Amino acid sequence: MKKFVSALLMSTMLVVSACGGGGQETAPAADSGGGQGGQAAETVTLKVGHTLADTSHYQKGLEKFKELVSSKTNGTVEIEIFPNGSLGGERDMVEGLNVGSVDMVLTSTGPMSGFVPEVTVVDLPFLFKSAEHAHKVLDGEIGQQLLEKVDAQLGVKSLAWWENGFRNVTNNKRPIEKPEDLKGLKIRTMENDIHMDAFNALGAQPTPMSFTELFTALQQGVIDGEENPVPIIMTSRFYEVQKYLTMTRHFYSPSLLLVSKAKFDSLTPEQQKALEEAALEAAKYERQVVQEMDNEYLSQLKEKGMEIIENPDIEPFVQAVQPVYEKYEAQFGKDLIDSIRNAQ
Ligand code: EAX
Repeated sequence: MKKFVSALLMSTMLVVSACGGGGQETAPAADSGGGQGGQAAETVTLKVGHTLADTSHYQKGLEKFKELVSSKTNGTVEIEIFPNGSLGGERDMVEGLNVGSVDMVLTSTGPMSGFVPEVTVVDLPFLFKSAEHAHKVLDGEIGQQLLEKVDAQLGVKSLAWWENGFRNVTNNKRPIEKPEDLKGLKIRTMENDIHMDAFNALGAQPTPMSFTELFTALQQGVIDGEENPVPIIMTSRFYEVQKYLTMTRHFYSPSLLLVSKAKFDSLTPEQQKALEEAALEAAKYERQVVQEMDNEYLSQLKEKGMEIIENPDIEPFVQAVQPVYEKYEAQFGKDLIDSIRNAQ
């Protein structure tokens, strides 16, 4: 009988020790920063989409963001980047944030007309005199208030203002030296009411379309031209399908790094703070990349065969778009527009 009891006792002890001991704490994983020690935090992967090439300023900025998020969260949050519109156009991806098909998107304010019209005040033609002027406004109280409007109306979490850059006109028909040269040209614009009104005022035929359709439309001659910053004309290879470039710098195009609210709320407070810090730090880096590309790529576009008017007389273009200001002062308020203009 004794043998039976000791065998039973032994087998019981063997079973208990195989289950990690009787109720003792499992060794706390190295605190991954996201958890409170004890329970090892699982790794969360956030997918971020953008429309540009994997050599673009958006991509480089997001690679920096990825690196910063991983280090700030001790690897408990990882960022996966999807370039080339592989998750859809900007409008689709913004819509995807609320239906759970997209975790994050880096988008210009272009498609915001349809979601948060107030934020498109930044899209007014010739509003910003320089990138520094734009950064001063966007990184200040006005920029913060606009981000809060995006969060409230879109139900997302906007992390920071990034940069697309000053937009310039390209086309295949003729050099654009004055507004009259734009007359009748089919110019692709973003799906943005202000952009369309501005190109109407300049005498062109604005044709709104997603960036994902643009290269093919240019290649097939469905449209005559488009407008984008130099880094995009280079990295999206528009020089292959566009002959003329005029450095009008008619819109300063800011970008928004947005994350799904549900995803953001599912993170720990520490992980949320890490994402916000990383977005702001990466924004500084990404803006620097835009500046470097703007300087570096113009000569390369010439070598690729583009005919470039580098210093057009901008005044006639500014005058031609004044009706756009009359219309939108009523919508945004003259005070806000003047505050932005005077914040140089
Ligand atoms: O945000 O659609 C455009 O022309 C934008 O410049 C592009 O999607 C990057």
